[in-house]
Amino acid sequence: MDSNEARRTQINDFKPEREYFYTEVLNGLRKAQKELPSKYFYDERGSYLYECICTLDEYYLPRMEIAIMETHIKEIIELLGPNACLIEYGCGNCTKTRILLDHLPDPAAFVPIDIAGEQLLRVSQELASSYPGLEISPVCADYTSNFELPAPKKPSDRTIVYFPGSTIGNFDPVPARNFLEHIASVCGPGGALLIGVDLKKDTNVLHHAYNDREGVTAAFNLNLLERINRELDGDFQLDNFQHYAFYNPRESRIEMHLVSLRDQIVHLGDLSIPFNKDESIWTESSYKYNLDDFKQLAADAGFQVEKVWTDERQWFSVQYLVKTTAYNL
Ligand code: AVI
Repeated sequence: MDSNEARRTQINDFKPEREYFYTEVLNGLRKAQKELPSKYFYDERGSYLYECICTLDEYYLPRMEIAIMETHIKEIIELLGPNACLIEYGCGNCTKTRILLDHLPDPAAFVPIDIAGEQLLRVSQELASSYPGLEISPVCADYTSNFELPAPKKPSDRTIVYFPGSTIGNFDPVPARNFLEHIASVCGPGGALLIGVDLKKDTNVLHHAYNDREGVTAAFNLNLLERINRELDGDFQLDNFQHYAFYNPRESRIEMHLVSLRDQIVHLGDLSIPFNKDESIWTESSYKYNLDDFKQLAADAGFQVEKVWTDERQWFSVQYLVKTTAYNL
């Protein structure tokens, strides 16, 4: 990497402090239904395990999303237009972003945002060498927190927010609306959102997607405890917890939990946290939508769904949303 590339991939660092991580973990484990925020899955190993999940047969989401993107890329690019500033929330390894960057005419800048700093730096450097003329301004942040977006040097005609992977499904309904509302303000007048949204389907398909045969999702879930042990001086015995994921049809969501296999006491530094046998830590929700529900959610947040692309079975959707006029005032 030359010095020019190094400059182009300098991270804007708003990574959550250890203290903040500690407070959120403690608050979660003190609730009657213990819980941990799913954003903390993504340390170096967690990001790697998520990449492995994305290659599993059972985990259909990325495969479907990529197929939809590739099938409709011409139409997508026509809607996004030239000279756009592309901002991606939760960019991960940017596989899908490359489909856009390979086709977008003369993008003004790319701002990838992710909580996993090492992966973000690596991916930004790779993108810098793949797209030499493109300004890349990576931001390491918990994107649900307050942080300042970098101002690209080259003026752009519009802001496009890209939010793939159905990560919107990891938000409960009210935070989902609030976050989309925030995205609408980031888009600004004339801006748009391109988003991947997983759809309701046969419960068995959903069940297997989060309970894969090889146990990769289980390892991904348990890695959160390993991370807490390492970074927050915890002593979770991983053998004493079990991955448990199921579809809750009333709430239209997959729930992921870690279930305590016995009565036990776990320590976080000097603090003791008691667990009863069969008590769980709720680590993630993954909401599944139908097209009308999502249209309503988008409308509540100030967006109008302008175009929806799906696969034949309507398992997954990629949607193009524009700000409604009332929010452009
Ligand atoms: C990142 N997110 C959309 C994934 C999902 O499907 O909710 C995270 C994941 N959890 C288990 N497998 C994948």
